[in-house]
Amino acid sequence: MGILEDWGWDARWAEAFGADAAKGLFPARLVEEQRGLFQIMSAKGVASARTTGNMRHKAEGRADLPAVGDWIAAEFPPHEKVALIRRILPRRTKLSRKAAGDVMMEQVIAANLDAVLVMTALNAEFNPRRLERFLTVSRESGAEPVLVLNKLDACPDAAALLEQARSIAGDAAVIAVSAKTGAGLEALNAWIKPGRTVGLVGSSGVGKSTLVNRLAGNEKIKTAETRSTDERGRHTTTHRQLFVLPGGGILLDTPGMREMQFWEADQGLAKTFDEIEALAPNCRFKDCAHAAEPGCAVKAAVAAGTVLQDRIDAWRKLKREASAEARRKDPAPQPNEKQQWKTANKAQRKRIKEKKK
Ligand SMILES: Nc1nc2c(ncn2[C@@H]2O[C@H](COP(=O)(O)OP(=O)(O)OP(=O)(O)O)[C@@H](O)[C@H]2O)c(=O)[nH]1
Ligand SMILES: [Mg+2]
Ligand SMILES: [Zn+2]
Repeated sequence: MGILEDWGWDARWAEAFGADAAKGLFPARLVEEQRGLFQIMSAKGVASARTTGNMRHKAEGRADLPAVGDWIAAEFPPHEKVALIRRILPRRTKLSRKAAGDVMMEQVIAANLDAVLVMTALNAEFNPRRLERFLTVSRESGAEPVLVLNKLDACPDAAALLEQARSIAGDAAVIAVSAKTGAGLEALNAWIKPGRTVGLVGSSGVGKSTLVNRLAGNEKIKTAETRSTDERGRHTTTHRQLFVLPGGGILLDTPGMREMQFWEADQGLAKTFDEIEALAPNCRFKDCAHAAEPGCAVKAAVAAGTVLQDRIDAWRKLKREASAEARRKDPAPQPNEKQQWKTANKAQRKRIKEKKK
């Protein structure tokens, strides 16, 4: 197997790359991003890369620019060591959230993930409502979600939390592990396979980088103790990076995310709350909010004890959030949003210029 295959290249990507080879371009994967500066991996090895002015000019938002995990067509301009990214091959999956702040803009956290490990720790960090949000975003991406409960070694009674996790996981597998001792990690082999890309997401301090180090068999990535008072992490990882494991398989480490606001969520919500969505057609009213309406099948299920009230409350809250975001997206971006994007774009160009010096 060549380098590109180690990083996930296959016949379908070769087909998508297609005629770009005739234009003197080469295929590469974006393996690292730090504040708009990219590292790519190609058959020639690792190189720094930047976007072309044309790509930045045409981009209507950040989502049109490369993200970690993207396959791209690139070239080295004469006498330059920094590669130029000419084209992004169509993404198979896309893990997105709404960019932080007031701007209504999509931020692609990672592209072309096959699976997303939604990670939490079996301690005060464990929060079903947060997990539902992460599961929704992961499902919306098109990748397969897996719920990973870490720090099994430090949890005297994991059974109750495992049970709770299973009750909200739907069709996602729930796996308890210890990145520290290695307990339970073999169960992840069903997803971590040669050529497959698996992303890790979750709050700071749950042990994402520790898990990557453990599976890679080294201590390449820095990790740090959580605060003993509340188990919160210290935002140790600050950028996204792909790693190839010695036994094959590609892992994406990400910084702990404080915010995971929805960009698109309809499909993700339908799958995450499938027990509610499945009952909804039986409600008397088509637009039933499963609150005080008569003839509500979901409320009847709560009364019968087959659906938890907590789940309805969570579903309603996330639904409301998703439709509020959808309303803000439509109509077209406000002039001031466009201006903010331009300013951000300019700052990035400046950073790239500085890097080139
Ligand atoms: N007891 C125990 N501690 C763990 C385990 N996994 C990670 N830790 C510890 O948890 C702390 C945080 O781990 P990190 O790997 O830095 O967490 P992270 O999710 O990468 O955090 P950010 O990079 O800030 O998002 C470190 O002190 C780890 O040693 C585990 O399975 N058991
Ligand atoms: Mg980390
Ligand atoms: Zn109803």
